Amino acid sequence: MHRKPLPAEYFDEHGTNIEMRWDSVDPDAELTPQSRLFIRNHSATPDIDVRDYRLAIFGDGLAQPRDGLDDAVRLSLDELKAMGSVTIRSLLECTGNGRIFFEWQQGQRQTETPWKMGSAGALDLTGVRLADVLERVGLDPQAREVMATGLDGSYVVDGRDYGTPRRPLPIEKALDDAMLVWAMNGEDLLPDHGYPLRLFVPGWVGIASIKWLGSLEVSTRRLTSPWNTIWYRMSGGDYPADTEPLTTLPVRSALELPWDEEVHPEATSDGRRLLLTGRSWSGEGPIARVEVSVDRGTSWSDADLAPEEARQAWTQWSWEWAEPAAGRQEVWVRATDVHGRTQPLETPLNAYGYCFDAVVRHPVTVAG
Ligand SMILES: Nc1nc2c(c(=O)[nH]1)N[C@H]1C(S)=C(S)[C@@H](COP(=O)(O)O)O[C@H]1N2
Ligand SMILES: [Mo]
Repeated sequence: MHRKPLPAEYFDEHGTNIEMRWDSVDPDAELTPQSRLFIRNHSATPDIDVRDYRLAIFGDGLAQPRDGLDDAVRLSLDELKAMGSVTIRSLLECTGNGRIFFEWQQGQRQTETPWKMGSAGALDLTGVRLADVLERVGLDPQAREVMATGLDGSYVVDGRDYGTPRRPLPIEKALDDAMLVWAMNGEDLLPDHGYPLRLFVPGWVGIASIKWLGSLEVSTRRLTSPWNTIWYRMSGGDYPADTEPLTTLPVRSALELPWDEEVHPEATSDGRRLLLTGRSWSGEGPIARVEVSVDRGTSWSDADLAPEEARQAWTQWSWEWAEPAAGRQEVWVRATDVHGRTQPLETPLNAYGYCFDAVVRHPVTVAG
């Protein structure tokens, strides 16, 4: 099902989906090593031999329309690499990150993967701009959408086969900053993370970044798949029936602490101190402010943020808790991005538990 080792001190397992443990994160490292990155698999990690690998590109949105897979342009990894190479620092995050807090904080039962905050990572991603590849292949000016399809198996739920994970990307985003990625943090992709090639869509919900990319259909029509009509759009709760597919990730934060365990303040000449570290992020741009509350939201104080040049993916921060009282307490963290989007105290419910962005009430027991 998975290929990389998944030691219990680094990961919590939820079936095919594997969550990074925040208490295992190295506070000195901005990036998430691939060996520590969460895995979100609809089925199993496939075995792909790069020598046989070809990306198929077809559709009526090409300058010279191509009917289907049989008629597709086929590009090897070496051919793609020859089309250019850029590296960006960005975030990969599952739309359902934090889902379990709908249940734990808001009493709303969830049935999908019960992520805490560990389905996120910061990475250096290397690949070719999708715009450069499409320009090379030749694009029709009427092109409207690009359907990315994986090479993993069918997704089957309750006996119903939904086919291979695939999701259409609007041409504007495809031509803006989407990339075809073959390396993360300077290393080839690991099998679990899409080897040999994945799509990467900066700032967007993780499902947009299709792994083990098999084909791209470029269409002059609007395309659909269950991953933009049933899942990964808001439904249920107070949402209307006609919401658009989800795009940008919300604002979220995590503490580099174990969940609901004992923490030990340091005895200093200034009294007892507990240094809290963590990270905050947003799909829309850098974080501008992080506040911490240890009195359940009555008062907030500003955390110290990493310098601005170190806020391309997530923003690392620290805050010193002076004289923490012994006993069970909660640490609340609220981040605001450069566009003024901030974390609310509650997230309106939606059917699949997407985009939980409310302030997480992180329990700790301060040692006496
Ligand atoms: N082919 C394929 N692509 C996929 C998925 C998948 O199951 N199959 N899962 C998606 C989801 S929901 C997420 S959050 C990210 C997770 O990427 P990762 O497993 O490399 O962390 O991959 C996306 N791309
Ligand atoms: Mo996801």
